Amino acid sequence: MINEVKTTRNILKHSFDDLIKYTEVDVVIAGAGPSGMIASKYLADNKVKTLLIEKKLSIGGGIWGGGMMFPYILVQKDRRIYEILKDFGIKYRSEKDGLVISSIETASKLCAGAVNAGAKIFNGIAVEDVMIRKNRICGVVINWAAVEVAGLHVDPLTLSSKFVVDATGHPSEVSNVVVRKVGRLKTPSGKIEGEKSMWLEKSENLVVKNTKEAFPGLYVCGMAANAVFGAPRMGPIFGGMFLSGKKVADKILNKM
Ligand code: 48H
Repeated sequence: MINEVKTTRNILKHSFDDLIKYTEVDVVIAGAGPSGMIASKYLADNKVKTLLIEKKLSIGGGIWGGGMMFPYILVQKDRRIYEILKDFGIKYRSEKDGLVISSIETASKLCAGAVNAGAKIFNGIAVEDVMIRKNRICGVVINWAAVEVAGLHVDPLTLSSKFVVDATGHPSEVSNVVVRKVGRLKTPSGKIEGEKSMWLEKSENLVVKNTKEAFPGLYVCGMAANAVFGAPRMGPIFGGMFLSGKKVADKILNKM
């Protein structure tokens, strides 16, 4: 007969099994927004041991909010985007200007796609620092997000990975730590170039172009790529995020 203590024991056993199993992985992706979840699926599809770390309890990042909380987002009519929508089973309505998709369906199905492919998601955990050896990022330093919120002085734990992806969106948190503590990024100034004001026509292409290695072992994708390499924002159009997530996965797969 099930009781409270048995419930507790089962939860703890599986949680600790997971934590131990994922202390060494191929790829850590910080941030479960659209670009991070898409990257996770395509890496895990290729048998890459992929851990997605999200500091909030909910996955999805900026998708849930749609455009100013209206629950739809747009993506472009592009062959590669149709393929991604198909891979995740996301339904769309075709308008003259693009494909309209539900923000709620998209957030849920991107998560389902990543998990079904075999990616692991740790939520409520923040990446607060990196591990570095021989001038290469080789892991992340993590702590409960609640510890950060409460301002408690609690030492973190560390996971090793062959590659780290900064998919933390606008604040590009991992790259910021690297600039502060480790050294020059592969940007013109060596620092974070900074996100620029809205210019959709430019930024949707730039976010894909800026998806690349920013420091040995550290890749940037999604809004973090535009923040790090200095490009405009684009509002609630997500084709660039989709293609950026796919591109970072392809780049890492090539390296592996
Ligand atoms: C763990 C962290 C940490 C941390 C943050 O912002 P996101 O949705 O990311 P993207 O880049 O995939 O998508 C961007 C898109 O949502 C967006 O904002 C657009 C298109 N904006 C255009 C505009 O004009 O405004 O998700 C990032 C995720 C979030 O869930 C954060 O909670 C999480 O990363 N996160 N997770 N450790 N240190 N920092």
